[in-house]
Amino acid sequence: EGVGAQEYTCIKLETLEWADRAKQIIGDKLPAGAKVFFIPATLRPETMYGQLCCFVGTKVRYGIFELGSGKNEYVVATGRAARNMSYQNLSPAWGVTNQIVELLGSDLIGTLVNAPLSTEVNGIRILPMESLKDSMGTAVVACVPSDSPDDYATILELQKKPEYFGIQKEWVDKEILPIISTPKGDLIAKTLYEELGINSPKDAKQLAEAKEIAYKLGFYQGTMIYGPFAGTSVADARDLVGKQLIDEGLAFRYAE
Ligand code: A2H
Repeated sequence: EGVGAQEYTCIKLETLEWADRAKQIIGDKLPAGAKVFFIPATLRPETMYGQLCCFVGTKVRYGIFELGSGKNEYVVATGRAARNMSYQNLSPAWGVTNQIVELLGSDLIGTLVNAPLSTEVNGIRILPMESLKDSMGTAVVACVPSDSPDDYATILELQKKPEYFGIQKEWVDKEILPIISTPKGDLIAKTLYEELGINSPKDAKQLAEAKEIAYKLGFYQGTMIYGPFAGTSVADARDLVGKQLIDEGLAFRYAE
């Protein structure tokens, strides 16, 4: 990693209800019947059953860009990601992006989206993640607190002081669903968070270590315990779930 290209799976989370600020900014700029998707970039599509919410960075600039599917579809992403996508046959024409509006992550907080495979069948909320990087992927992250220590740390922080982040308590007050069994239990992120004495998303060094251990134990030694691929190794389930999502039009590949 680091040198070569990283291939992500972008999951299509369709917007069901915009946050007020976003709704005002968008106004009537989208064509009638347009569908807009938040497109978190992930290396772990097999964890999508456990999506509890979806993260953006509050200070990150996003655009709503036309997707080249010919189906009146749009995506929320950074300009950087949209440009990369335009060279991967994902935009209306090669090297061309069509931006409808620009928004800040803070304008998007509270937006309700449908998350494919998630047990949260009534939708999940767009919520803030301070440690999110604007220069990676689409700058949108699917929050899976069972298996990602970074996601777990941010969810705990949001649960502790929702009013500070300007979000509603019920958006984050949810059970964390175990989906993968590892040699260190079924909620690897929580276990490592506690073992490494992590206190907040600001403990970057320990979180980086937790992320590495979680990846080794979860990805290479984990077994699915939830969903249609229960009993399958995580490495196999990653490909199976990724393919299933793409075949159903619920995801696409994106490299950078
Ligand atoms: B992964 P790599 Cl369950 N800023 O998806 C911060 N993190 C980002 C990001 C950004 N702009 N864009 C993507 N990511 C996260 C699931 C997951 C992920 C699990 C466990 C581990 C894990 C659910 N979140 O990644 O630097 C996304 O989170 C740990 C490797 O390209 C994406 O996959 O290696 C991962 O980082 C990509 O990280």
